[in-house]
Order: sequence, then structure tokens, then C-alpha cells
Amino acid sequence: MEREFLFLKPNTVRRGLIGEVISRLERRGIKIIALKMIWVTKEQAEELYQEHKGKSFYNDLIDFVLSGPVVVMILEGPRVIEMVRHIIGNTDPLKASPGSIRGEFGMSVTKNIVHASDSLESAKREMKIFFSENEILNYRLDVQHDL
Ligand code: PCG
Repeated sequence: MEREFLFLKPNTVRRGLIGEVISRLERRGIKIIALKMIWVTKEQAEELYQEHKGKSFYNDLIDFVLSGPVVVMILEGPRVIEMVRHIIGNTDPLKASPGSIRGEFGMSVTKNIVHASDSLESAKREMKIFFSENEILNYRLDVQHDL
């Protein structure tokens, strides 16, 4: 079973798209095991995007992520990283397929609706920036009808 870290960027919250994005994940059978709305700190943003430090877009990216509340979550499922990246689409909304989340709602490479970790290692590292172990919940999805 894999775990994936994902967050809804500030403009996604400001545009009222929280439910839309979460419902697309849920409809694919993806299980949410941790979720909260937070205002990211500068330290958290810099740790999250450490690999982009020094790049031309880095300062804008940090400013954008700090510009309003975000929704952070941890997802769990078999091959969930691959599945989520497929559902959200290419980083650049112009290259993302039309049916994907970024392909439908993304406005630019920075305002691309969501961030999702790109590997098991980065997911592990990134979820620790925002969640403690006791915020991750263990439960079963209810997929069976009662008689
Ligand atoms: P995300 O959050 O999935 O991971 C890193 C982010 O950096 C990415 O989405 C984009 O928002 C941003 N990013 C990556 N490459 C570029 C780029 O070439 N230009 C700009 N403006 N942003 C980028």
C-alpha cells in the first residue's frame, strides 16, 4: 500500500474548488487518511520546495503558496502516487490533458491547482513537513451495502 502527499494550492481554496478536487479523488476510489486546512509557514514552504531553490520561479512560488490557506492531505492506496499524478495531469496546465484536474482548472504553471509528491521518497518527506503520525487515521472505506 502506498501513501501520497497532496495539497490544494491557495487559489484552489479561493476559487471554491476544494470539493471539486476532493470529489474527483474520491470518485476514483482514493482513500484520504489525513486532511486539514492550514496557512503554510515560510519554513514549511521552503522545506517543501527545497529542490527548486535558486530557480527563476522559486520566489514567486513561495509567495504564492503563502498567499492564503491551503488544504493538505495524505492519500492511501495501491499505486496511489501514479494514480494521483494521472488524475491531476501535467505540471503545466497547457500540457495537461483536458479531463485532468490541472487540464480543467489550472491557470498557469504556478497556479496549477494542486501539488502532489512525485515518488514514494518525496511523499514520505513531504507529509512529515505537515503531519504528525497521530494525525494519520486508520479506517476502512465502506464499499459494501448493508442488507
Ligand atoms: P508543484 O507544486 O507540483 O511542484 C513544484 C512547483 O513549481 C510546480 O508545481 C509549479 O507550480 C512550479 N514550477 C515548476 N516548474 C516551473 C516553471 O518552469 N515555471 C514556473 N513559474 N513554475 C514552475
